[in-house]
Amino acid sequence: PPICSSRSPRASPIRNTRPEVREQRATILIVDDQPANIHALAKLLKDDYRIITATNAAKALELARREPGPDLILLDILMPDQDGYGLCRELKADEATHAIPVIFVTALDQAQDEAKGLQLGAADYISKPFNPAIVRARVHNQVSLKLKTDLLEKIALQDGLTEIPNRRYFDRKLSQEWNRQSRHQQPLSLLMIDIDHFKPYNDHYGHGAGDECLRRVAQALAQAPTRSADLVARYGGEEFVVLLPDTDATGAREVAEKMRAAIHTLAIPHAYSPVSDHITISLGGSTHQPQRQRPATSSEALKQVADQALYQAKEQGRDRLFW
Ligand code: GH3
Ligand code: MG
Ligand code: MG
Ligand code: MG
Repeated sequence: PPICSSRSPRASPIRNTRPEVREQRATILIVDDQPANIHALAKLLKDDYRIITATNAAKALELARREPGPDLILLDILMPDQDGYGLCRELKADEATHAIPVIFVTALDQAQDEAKGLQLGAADYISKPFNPAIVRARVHNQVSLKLKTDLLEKIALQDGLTEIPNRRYFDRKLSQEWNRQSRHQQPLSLLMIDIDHFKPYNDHYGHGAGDECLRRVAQALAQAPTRSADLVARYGGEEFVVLLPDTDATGAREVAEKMRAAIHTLAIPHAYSPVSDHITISLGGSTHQPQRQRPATSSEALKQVADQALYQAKEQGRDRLFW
């Protein structure tokens, strides 16, 4: 599973990678203030799912936010501190947890109670006493749907050719990191990368070889950074982009040089490049340093500066970093 929120091309930006192997290992969070109720549900489901439990809303929220989060939450309504409705509202309002389906399992059996639960975004509502076979079936249906949604989201955010994150994922991450870094007054660096003389490579070696070259370059770039928060994505064509949170210009330059060296090490022959006898890349970088006198004004501006730097790297002869 190649897409990544982290630097590794093998980690996924989405919770719960590898939906195809996850079906048996899907996790269900059971939330109920009464351990006996938890026990009854757990007994019903433990052969098919990994079960985690919470007896209050605060604990439930903590478990739901932890990565990788549960694939389904079975939620009691009547609980002493915060009731299930309130917890459901919080889960649905939080970007980190809103996609986790919630099934209310409750003694409240009035139509208006069920209507309220569904209006809050619950996927389903089960009144007690329940029929075990129906509970199992409803749980199964919601988990299957969740895993399919995860898979679709993964496909939507991954580049089909190189199997690293795509531009959509990158832009989403960039705006998240931009907001986070600005709050925490931490630097944020960005690298734009473009393969040198790739058109003649395609023209002479063929489109298939071009694709294979893109795959190899993407994998080499994705493996270059060392921090888990770093992100390498395919921005389009033969352009890649790197996001380096909490990284100042000095640190980012090191990553850039490591990437340039990594592509040299690949040594993909390119007899038609005026720069080298093998494939090379040019890189442009920019850093947002909140404490500086003239920090970047937006994530767009940060990208533009890196893009202009990349243009300069090309102008000055390629196979280099310009800052
Ligand atoms: P420069 O050093 O200035 O970047 O020169 P260049 O030849 O790399 O630049 P240009 O933008 O003219 O060419 C980019 C080429 O990348 C043209 C296009 O056919 C090729 N390309 C873009 N996407 C793909 C792809 O998915 N597969 C393959 N095989 N080629 C691609
Ligand atoms: Mg209760
Ligand atoms: Mg280009
Ligand atoms: Mg190019």
